[in-house]
Amino acid sequence: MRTLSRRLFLGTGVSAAAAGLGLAEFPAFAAESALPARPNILFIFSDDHACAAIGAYGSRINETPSIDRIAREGAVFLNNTCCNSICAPSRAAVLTGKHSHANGQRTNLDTFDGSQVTFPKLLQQSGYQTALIGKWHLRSDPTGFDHWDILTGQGEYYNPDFISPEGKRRLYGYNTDVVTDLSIRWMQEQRDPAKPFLLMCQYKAPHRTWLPNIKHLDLYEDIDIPEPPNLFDDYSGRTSSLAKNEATIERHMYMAYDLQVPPPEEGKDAEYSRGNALGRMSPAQRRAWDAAFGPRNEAFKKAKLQGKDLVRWKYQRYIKNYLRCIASIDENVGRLLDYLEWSGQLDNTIVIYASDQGFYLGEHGIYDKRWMYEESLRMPLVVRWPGAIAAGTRIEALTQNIDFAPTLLEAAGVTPPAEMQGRSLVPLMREPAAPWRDAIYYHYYEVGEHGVPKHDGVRTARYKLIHFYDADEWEFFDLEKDPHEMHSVYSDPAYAQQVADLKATLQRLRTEYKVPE
Ligand code: SGN
Ligand code: CA
Repeated sequence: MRTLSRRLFLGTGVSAAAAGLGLAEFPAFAAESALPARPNILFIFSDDHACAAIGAYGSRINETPSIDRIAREGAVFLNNTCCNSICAPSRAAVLTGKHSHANGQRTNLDTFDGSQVTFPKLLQQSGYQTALIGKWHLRSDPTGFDHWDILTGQGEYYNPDFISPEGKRRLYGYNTDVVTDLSIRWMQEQRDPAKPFLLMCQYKAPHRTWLPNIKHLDLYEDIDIPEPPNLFDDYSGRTSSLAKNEATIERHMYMAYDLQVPPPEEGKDAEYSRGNALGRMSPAQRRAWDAAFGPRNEAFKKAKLQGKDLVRWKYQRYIKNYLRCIASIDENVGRLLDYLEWSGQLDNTIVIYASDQGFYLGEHGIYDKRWMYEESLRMPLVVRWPGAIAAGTRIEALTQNIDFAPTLLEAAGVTPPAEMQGRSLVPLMREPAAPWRDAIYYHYYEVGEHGVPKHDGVRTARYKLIHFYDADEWEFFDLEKDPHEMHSVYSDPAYAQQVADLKATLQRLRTEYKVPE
């Protein structure tokens, strides 16, 4: 492997990257260290993959050997978070290194301003060959990529449509396989060997509505997946907000659309199912699908389940399909690693696996994301980078998606611009105990689907403060004593000091990040 001796910034809470300064400008703090020179970067990004469904994060419900390999041979970021738990805003934060108010992408309904500075653009300008394949979801055309080939909108699981500068086309196959095929083909046939590459390979899965690949339809069928302890959360002990959510497994999943039990019921189910993704299947795909679900659905109808038994059944149908979608992801992460290994590039490529936000797998009785509670705030991040990250590194620091851009720039030897609000993770990769931020800032802005009010807040290693500001309601959690966030202690006098401290932290971060009042 080629190596380049670089001045690496160690031993201080503010990285050179965060300060927006060249590494060499901190000689007093710099340690001579070697980082692999201009590595390739393979950024694998899925949609809605919860940490609870990844082996490296201690999953109780599935196995992900390929994602775990990245973690085992590299680092797992145990407390990585997103700054706004929804697709397009998270993707914009990754690209720009900025919070939503600063990059303009507050909701899925905004159109990404592609004229702004992004890390792919800076890598491209610095001599990287850049490509983006798969889910994009930012409405405007991608900028900063030599090659892009993106799914339309949310993307379809079967026989998906892609748009590239050459136009639109439909490709036969299962989405996760097709996106991987295109990615491997690009690495194999379209590379400029004189340049290092950045490839962003971005899956639709495991996003709603959870349609697994045919070959995985029997996976988990004969077992019960463990339920989360708070599947039947009654929402007491918190403000009125969570109780008003419209993402419950009990009341907000549609039998046909979400759970694959036709025919669609009158109302939303029928309306949603009209554009049903099953209609895109080939005859053979559809036959295999019906052969798997037909008998299961007959048995379900005969059982005439009610009440909690029905919720339990819906949870099993939902989680199994979700995990089957992840089985395809893991298998394809394995193919990507295998390709890199086979072509002799594995050890000069940074391989990242992450997802745009977390997701509820029945915790609090819900699915979807958006809330600042742990399951959707947390975002998986594992990174393999031999020569820079020791195998088996575990990082507890409070990291965030705004940190990705400065990290990848520093890794490529490019100084991150001062306007980026995130910090390079490179110091943590080298030394997990390196001084780091004490709190992260979060802000969710979208109003609409799934009944989640706007809120912002802060999380420290132990505590979390959430402000549902339109109703001026607050929640405060002691995550050490109440890891499932079942009981807000905002009004408990025993926590008065901690609440006041976090309110001050919230104000400090709002000022630091220049959040408009
Ligand atoms: C779709 C989903 C929602 C989901 C949003 C946002 N409905 O609208 O359940 O919350 O996307 O997801 S669906 O019927 O179209 O599946 S995001 O990941 O793109 O932000
Ligand atoms: Ca998402």
